[in-house]
Amino acid sequence: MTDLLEASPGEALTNDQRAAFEHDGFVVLPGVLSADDVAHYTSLVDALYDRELLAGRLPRGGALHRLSAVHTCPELAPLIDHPRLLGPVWSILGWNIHIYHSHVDVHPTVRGPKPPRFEWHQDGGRQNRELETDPRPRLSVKGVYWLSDVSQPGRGNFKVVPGSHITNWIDGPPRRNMSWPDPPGAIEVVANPGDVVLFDRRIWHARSDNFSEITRKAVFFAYTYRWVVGRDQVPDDSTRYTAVQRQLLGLLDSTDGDHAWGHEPAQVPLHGVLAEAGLLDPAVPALKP
Ligand SMILES: O=C(O)CCC(=O)C(=O)O
Repeated sequence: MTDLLEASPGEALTNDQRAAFEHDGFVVLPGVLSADDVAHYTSLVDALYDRELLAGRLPRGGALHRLSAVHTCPELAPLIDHPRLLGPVWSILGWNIHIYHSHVDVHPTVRGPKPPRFEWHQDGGRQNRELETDPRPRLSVKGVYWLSDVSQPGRGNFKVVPGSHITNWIDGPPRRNMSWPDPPGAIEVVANPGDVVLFDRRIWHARSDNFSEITRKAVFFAYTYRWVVGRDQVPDDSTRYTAVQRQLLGLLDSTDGDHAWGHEPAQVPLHGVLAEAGLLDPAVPALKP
């Protein structure tokens, strides 16, 4: 774990950010990426789009929603432990985390009518059927890196109902493929290129259609506990990633259940980074050996 020394834990959410996150179910982290970073990651996403087009996996002008972001495009790896996102994430979930789900999205302008589809949901699939509490537990958070400008509504913005993360159920249609109004209180979250929107998986949310002339581009990473099974494909070449990245990508050498349950914190890179920086939360101690 020599590369731990190079890892930066970032900073926890401030008290105000944390209060907003707990109250609204999401928070906008402004200016996480510089303009140069945005240009760099946009070029990677554009190249992926072109590759998919060339391979015939996408119609010209079609929308891309590609799962397993780093498996698909390893050059996106610095985004997963970017200190400006990692700090807020560990301040909510702690150190025993990984990325269980991620995607790269490109949504060109929607031209003409689209068949109706009710897209509102909470993340986690059957977590929303099989967990019995009200509200259900948070379990995961997701960060969206915005590469395109969604500083105005109508550009394929992320839609949420603020505060709905503590509501297990919203009114919806009997089938998804029918017209149904947005839930009361729904808003389109606005963000500039380089901003990250961090949200609680339980918030009721949906993608909106992009009726603007700006192609919508974003990369999503969902963080959860390592004892929740990953949905992403694990990248092939573990040698190109740092220790913390390997943890987040499910590439640690020892991936047995005990390890994922957190019985061996000394072997979990983010634990080491936080311990070194004096940032471990004493309220959530290690398991007894
Ligand atoms: O693309 C969006 O704005 C929404 C994405 C979404 O529904 C999700 O990440 O679960």
